[in-house]
Amino acid sequence: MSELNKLAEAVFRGDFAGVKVITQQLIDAGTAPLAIVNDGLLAGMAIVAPKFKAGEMFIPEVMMSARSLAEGMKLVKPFLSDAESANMATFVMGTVKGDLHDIGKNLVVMLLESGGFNVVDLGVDVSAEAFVEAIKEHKPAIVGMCALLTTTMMVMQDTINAIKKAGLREQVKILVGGAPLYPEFAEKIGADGYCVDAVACKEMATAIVSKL
Ligand code: B1M
Repeated sequence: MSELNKLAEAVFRGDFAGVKVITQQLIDAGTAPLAIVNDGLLAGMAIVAPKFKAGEMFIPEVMMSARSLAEGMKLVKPFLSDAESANMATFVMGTVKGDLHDIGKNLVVMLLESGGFNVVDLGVDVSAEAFVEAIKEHKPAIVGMCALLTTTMMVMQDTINAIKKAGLREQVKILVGGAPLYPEFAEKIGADGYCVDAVACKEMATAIVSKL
C-alpha cells in the first residue's frame, strides 16, 4: 500500500496519531502538498461519505475521521500557503445559518489562502446579518457561501437578499458551493458562480480578481 493510501486509510479509521505521523513523513519526503490533501486526506474522507450514507458508519466515527483530516491539514497547510505568490484580495467565507458542516469549507479556505487570498472565515451557522456586517467591515472582493443540507440551500438566497437590501450587492462577487448545489441553483438565487470543488473555487476567485 502506498503512503498516500495509508494516509487515506488512517483518515477513514479516525486514527489522529497515524494521520499526523504519515502526513509528516510525506511532507518530509517532499510529496506535493496538494497530493497529500487530495490523494491522502480527502481520499480518506471520500471513503467515509458513502459509508455514512449507507448507515455503515455513525456520527461519532465520522467526527473522528473529520478530526483526523483536520490534524493532517494543519500540518500540510503551511506548505500550501507558501506554494503560490500573494495577491491578497479579501474573500469572506462562511457556512450559512443552520448548517454546521465545515470540512469542505475549510478545504476551500485553505486553497484560497494558498492562492494568496486574505480569507476572513466566519465559521459555521453564519447568519445573513453576519455576512452583511463582514462585508461592511472587511470590504471583500468576493463572498463565499457553503451549504451541505438541502434545507440550508435556500438560506443562501436569504443571505443574498440581505446583501442586496443592505446595498452591498454591487460591491462583491458571490460564489457558492457545497455537495447538494448545482449550477442552475446558483444562477437562480443570483450568485455569480457555482464552485463544484475547492480547486474550482480558487480558479474562479483568481479569475474574478484578475479582472478587477
Ligand atoms: Co452531515 N449530512 N449531517 N454531518 N454529512 C451530509 C451532508 C448528508 C448528505 C449525509 C447523508 O445523509 N447522506 C446529509 C444531508 C442530506 C440532505 O440535506 N439532503 C447530512 C445530514 C442529514 C446531517 C445531519 C442532519 C445528521 C443528523 O444530525 N441527523 C447533521 C446536520 C447538522 C447541521 O449542519 N445542522 C449532520 C452532521 C454531520 C456531522 C457533524 C456528523 C459531520 C460534519 C462535520 C463537519 O463538517 N465538521 C457530517 C458529515 C461529515 C457529513 C458527510 C458524511 C460528509 C460531508 C463532507 O465533509 N464531505 C455528508 C455526506 C456527503 O457529503 N456525501 C453529510 C467532504 C467535503 C470535502 O466535501 O463538503 O462537499 P464537501 O465540499 C467540497 C465541495 O462541495 C466544495 O468544495 C469542497 C472540497 O472540494 N465546497 C465549496 C464546499 N463548500 C464550498 C463553499 C464554496 C465553494 C466550494 O464557497 C464558494
